[in-house]
Amino acid sequence: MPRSILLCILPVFWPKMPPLGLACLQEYLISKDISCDILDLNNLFYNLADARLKKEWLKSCNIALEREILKIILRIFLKEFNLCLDKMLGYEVVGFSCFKSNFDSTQQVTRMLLDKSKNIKIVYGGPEISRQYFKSTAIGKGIGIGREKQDSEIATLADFLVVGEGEKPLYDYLKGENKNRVSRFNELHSLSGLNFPKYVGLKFDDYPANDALSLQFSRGCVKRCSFCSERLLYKGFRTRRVVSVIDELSYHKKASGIKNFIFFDSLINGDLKKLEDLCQGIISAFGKVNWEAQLAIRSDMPGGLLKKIKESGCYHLFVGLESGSGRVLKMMNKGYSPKEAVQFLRKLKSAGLSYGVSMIVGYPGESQEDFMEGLDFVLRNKSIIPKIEQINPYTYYDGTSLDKQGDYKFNQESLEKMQYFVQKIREHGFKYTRAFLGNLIEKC
Ligand code: B12
Ligand code: SF4
Repeated sequence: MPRSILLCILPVFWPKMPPLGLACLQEYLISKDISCDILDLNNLFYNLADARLKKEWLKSCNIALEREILKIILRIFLKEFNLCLDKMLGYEVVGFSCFKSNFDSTQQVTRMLLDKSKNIKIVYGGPEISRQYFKSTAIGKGIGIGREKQDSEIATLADFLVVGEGEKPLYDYLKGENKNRVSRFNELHSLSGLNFPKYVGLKFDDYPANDALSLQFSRGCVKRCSFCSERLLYKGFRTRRVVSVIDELSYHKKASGIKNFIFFDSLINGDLKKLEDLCQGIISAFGKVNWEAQLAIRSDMPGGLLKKIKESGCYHLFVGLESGSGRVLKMMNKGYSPKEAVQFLRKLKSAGLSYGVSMIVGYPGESQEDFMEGLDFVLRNKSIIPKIEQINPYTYYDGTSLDKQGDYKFNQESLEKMQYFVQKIREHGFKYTRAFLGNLIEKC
């Protein structure tokens, strides 16, 4: 078994909190008596950057920066970068957390490592590896066996590629039990045996949001919205044990003075009974804690549970409404009608919860009438839509069954619809999150 593994995340990535995915993997390996360190190069170089670069760093989908970031680092922070490279070379296995936004830089750094060492083993995991897998299988090839240049290049760079959840395949690989070069969705059957991440070797004070902690109650999703790539990341929906989440809150409140807890689940209400237990657990242990999460619209969600969510300290919920047109909601496979959405939002309001909704315009098959109906829905229901959290034109994701040609890049009309929608919500005095208007539009 290799003696040492270093898990890394390269820029550009969201730098405000320590990397949850790597902390989960680290904890799992430690529980199996494998020592594992984390090197967060994203946070390290973000902290070194000047105000102008920091501002660019925080823009979503900043393709221009994603392409240039390594050159910038090598130009301005060569000494610090070389120290990082030396550190990586001191390990037998280096694992990289791959996102679309850091995939270029990850591959470039891998080449540098392989130039310097013939023995080092490279492992790639993270959502971008899943995306690459779906992208290549969609055209009849799988990662690592495809003949397409990019796929085969990924396979030559990495000794082992993990599609989906990382804990089990990484452990199996380190034990020498994974004979295939690519692991596909080799998930833990249950999350109940997992220890909570302790972020060994990382300092919360190095992160801008140092009073907040990200955590997960569940993995996967119970819904199947047709546009969504997030549901493809995991095969099964599973929750952690409530007692473990309570221990996690308790530990980080004490150890690092964390005040706010942000659930990074795809949806916090995948299992209503477990969510009720979680809220009750928080109430019993602490009275309340500050927490926020993403919530799906479900007509079977009792008002009593929403009140309990509020009582346990939830300060904000991000609700994926996506459209107010019945026809579009059906095409999206959202599983509720506009009428049910209204009933749900009313219940949220009467429970005294703070929340905002996200919207997609220009969905494939959306007619002008559907679009106007959706907009009218939002304007009519202003009293139960306290905030528009996010508006984006439809964006295609690899692995979904939808047509790539529907993407905003091919449809000027959906960009115009978005502008019109934004103009209307401004005119009608809606609150909105400026940074999330059109944040999926790639900035070149
Ligand atoms: C919370 C969240 C955010 C937050 C915080 C970001 C953050 N720090 O993670 C905010 C709101 C800021 C955000 C922003 C964006 N996000 Co976001 N976000 C998420 C979300 C919901 C949770 C991320 C998370 O921590 N998950 C929990 C951890 C445990 O999972 P994980 O990191 O994936 O790690 C596991 C595996 O991937 C694997 N793994 C990971 N690394 C490695 C490494 C090795 C070596 C191995 C073996 C395995 C492995 O093992 C881990 C444990 O099982 C995910 C979707 C999801 N459900 O995961 C999207 C997701 C990460 N976001 C995504 C996107 C596209 C964005 C934005 C571009 C979109 C936007 N709205 O503007 C921006 C980009 C910001 C930036 N500059 O980086 C995509 C990324 C797709 C891709 N191919 O890169 C995802 C996957 C959603 C999707 N569409 O599928 N996001
Ligand atoms: S509820 Fe959210 S994560 Fe689940 S499939 Fe729908 S959009 Fe995706």
